[in-house]
Amino acid sequence: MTDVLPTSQPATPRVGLIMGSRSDWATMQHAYAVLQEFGIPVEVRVVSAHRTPDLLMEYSATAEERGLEVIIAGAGGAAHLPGMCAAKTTIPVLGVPIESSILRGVDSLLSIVQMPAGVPVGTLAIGKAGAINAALLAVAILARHDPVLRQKWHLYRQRQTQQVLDHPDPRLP
Ligand code: RP5
Repeated sequence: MTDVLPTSQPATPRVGLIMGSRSDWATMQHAYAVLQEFGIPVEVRVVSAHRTPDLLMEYSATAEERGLEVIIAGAGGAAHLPGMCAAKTTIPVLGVPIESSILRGVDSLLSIVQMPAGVPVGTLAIGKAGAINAALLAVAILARHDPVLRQKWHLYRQRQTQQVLDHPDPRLP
């Protein structure tokens, strides 16, 4: 008999957090932080629609069989990542428009939001708010069939409401 203790296996990722470039991490880290806060196993990868198109196809086509339930995809400029990802998978894809330097992310937003009927991408706001809300939307989706997560999600929303009610005067801390 071996006296080696069983090693804990890393949990299978439930959410894929992908982005077109390492430079998108400054925004997408906010989505990661929310997923961490809720204890959701997440897989983080740079996958570019233009620079690594074969990787994107492979990643998206195998997402469901690898256990992913939601993909959050952030991209900027000619932001084809979320749409092309959605074209190769049937799990929900949430798109985060990165705030680009020249057009302030309006280019990213329009690239992501204008999908043809039949291939949906849930498009969030430009930048940090979009990244946070993409993660919260992923939480809400997963919570539908996860009672523990549903409880955390309800508590999160209640705490947020209470914080506003507890500080009604903006002149006071
Ligand atoms: C997009 O091009 C990426 O999503 C990124 O937002 C943008 C710029 O990429 P880098 O030139 O910073 O790598 O594909």
